[in-house]
Amino acid sequence: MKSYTELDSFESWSLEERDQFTLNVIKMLVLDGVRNANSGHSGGALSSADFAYILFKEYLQFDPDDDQWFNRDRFVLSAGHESMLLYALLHFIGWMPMEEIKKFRQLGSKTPGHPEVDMKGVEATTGPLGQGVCMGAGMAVAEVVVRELFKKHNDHTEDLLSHFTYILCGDGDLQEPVALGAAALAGHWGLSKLIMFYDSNDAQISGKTSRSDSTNVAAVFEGLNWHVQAIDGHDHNAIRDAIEKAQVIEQPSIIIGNTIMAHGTAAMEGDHETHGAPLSHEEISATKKKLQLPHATFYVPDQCVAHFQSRFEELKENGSNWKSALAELKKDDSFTNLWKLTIKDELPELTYPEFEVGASIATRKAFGTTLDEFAKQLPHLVGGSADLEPSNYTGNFANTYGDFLKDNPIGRNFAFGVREFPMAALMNGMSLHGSVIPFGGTFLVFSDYSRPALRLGALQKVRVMHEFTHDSFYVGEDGPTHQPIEHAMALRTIPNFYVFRPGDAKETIACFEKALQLKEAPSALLLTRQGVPVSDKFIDEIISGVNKGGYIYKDSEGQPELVFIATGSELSLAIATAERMNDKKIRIVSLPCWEIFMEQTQDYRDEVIPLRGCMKISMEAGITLGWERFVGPAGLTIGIDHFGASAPNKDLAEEFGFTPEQIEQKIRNHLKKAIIT
Ligand SMILES: Cc1ncc(C[n+]2csc(CCOP(=O)(O)OP(=O)(O)O)c2C)c(N)n1
Ligand SMILES: [Mg+2]
Repeated sequence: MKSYTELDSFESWSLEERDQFTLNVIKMLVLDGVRNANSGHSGGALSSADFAYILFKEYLQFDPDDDQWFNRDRFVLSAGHESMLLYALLHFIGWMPMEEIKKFRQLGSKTPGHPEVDMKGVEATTGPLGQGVCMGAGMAVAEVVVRELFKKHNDHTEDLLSHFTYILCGDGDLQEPVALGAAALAGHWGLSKLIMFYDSNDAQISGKTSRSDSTNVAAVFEGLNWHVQAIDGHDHNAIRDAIEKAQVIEQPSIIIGNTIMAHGTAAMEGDHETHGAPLSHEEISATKKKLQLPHATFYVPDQCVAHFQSRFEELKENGSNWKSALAELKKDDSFTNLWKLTIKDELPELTYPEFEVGASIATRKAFGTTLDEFAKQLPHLVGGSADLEPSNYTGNFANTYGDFLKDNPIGRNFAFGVREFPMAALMNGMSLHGSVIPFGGTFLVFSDYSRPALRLGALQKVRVMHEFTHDSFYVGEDGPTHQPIEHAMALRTIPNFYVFRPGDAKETIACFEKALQLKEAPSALLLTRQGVPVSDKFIDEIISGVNKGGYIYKDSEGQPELVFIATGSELSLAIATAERMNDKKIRIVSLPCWEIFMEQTQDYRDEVIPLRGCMKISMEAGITLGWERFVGPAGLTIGIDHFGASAPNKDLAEEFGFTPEQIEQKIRNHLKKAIIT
């Protein structure tokens, strides 16, 4: 092993010696960074370092001058706790200043513990293990979809949109079932440009992986239709061979790297205690000595950077050639229009479907009709259902555009199977790719299954549309397991997540469109199973109301005494109740989206829901907790704070007090005892 004292002759060292020395410098950067922060993860970063180094130095396609170059390979660090390894590599690329490395995990730094978004060179990493595997698969799907979409328009675009997606994952990622759900889909779809390195280091937080696992990962992935290779994860030539093979095999690939935890350290190799802690000063010193590096911290000699960047001229040239080819293609207007629509994300003015006033239409059905209409105008609107296609009304979309399959990559429908969580996490990856608008459907009650991905998507600021139908106890006969109660409110607690509960078919159009316009947040559309009457209002009026989150749907003459605030199916219930109470001045407010309403000015909100001088009554077929925000201490909240029951929905409405007669009675009783503030 070469020593730093011989650095003057670096150029004459063998390739292996230069690689080993540079890699050791990177490893020490990891150890110094974690030690300096007094927190972070060392062991796994060191066991994965050989693979990550070879990948970044020799294979990953990117433009050093443009981190956003669209055709770059995507790299997902599913083992997100190894972030210091990624930062060290980004430093070698030139995208991560040393000051930031020294501020690892500190407030305001560009080197947070688990970076998820908004960082140069970071596509996705996952704090929550397992989801990175899904996001990588999602990016790989989007890569195929967008290539096929352009190919349909112009045969010469194939090389323009063609890149690999690499994932680095650890034991924890593959122990999370969500990863296997996404892997099953990746295998089924034949995502041949997806390459995953599994750092099989037989160590995790609590000890050896073998304490909790005896899975034959190779057999599992073979069964999932992946190409499997098992290698010594510290052997650089084996890594090169495996990557090159994975690149040409027509299946997604897993490279199982048998590695040693904390590889290269003086006395801690194989020790799981290195997982999430800085190594002691003594161990770091001894390791530097062992690796023939100087005692100095954050040691990065220029020779190593130059060696790492030996491919950069070629990479820059690739980037600029690509841009010239793009400029050439942009001379074709239809290409440019498609480019603007998809990659540049310029939404056109949409035309809407029409619904018959007064007809009873379930909002889930209205969603399906709107989807069919919007899909014609947005070729990059893709998605599907977690095996609830008829219930989610995405069947027509599936028939029209076909299933996305290995042999039908032009298909825009994803038959996700009963995989809500993988579906949601995959969609986050699709959106992060920056080319498609994904949607996914299931029952609202199963949003709990996908919740971790909803939260991560909100944090990552991705535009993903979750279609949640069967949005209340009105589900009926399927019973309480299928009847959402706390779900709408639970979704509203996620920051940067928009929950829409449209009151009729026209509001469904408006909510769908608004969700498309929210480019930096996921959203959920909560839709009825049962029919609700179509409003007689003009669509423009509804759209302008929905765009403010809530609006006066029907006003009283003069100052209102009562203000009904309703969402979803309870909008028509509010109207029917008001019709029975002619002796009162009643205003009806439709509030399909709390989050957007709360973004309006205080003046607007007060104008719609007055602070004083009236009694406010909320109506939503879900828990009442949270509605105090709008009705105040003297108001009345109408909802359901217990589980539902199995019965026809009309009987349940009666049983749970959701008829106009019962609501009127509740309001009149409340008025007798309440003091209006
Ligand atoms: C969903 C989830 N559960 C738990 C954790 C906490 N956690 C972070 S790393 C880790 C152990 C992972 O082991 P492995 O992937 O083998 O990483 P290594 O120790 O090899 O670096 C755990 C439990 C997490 N980040 N995400
Ligand atoms: Mg491990």
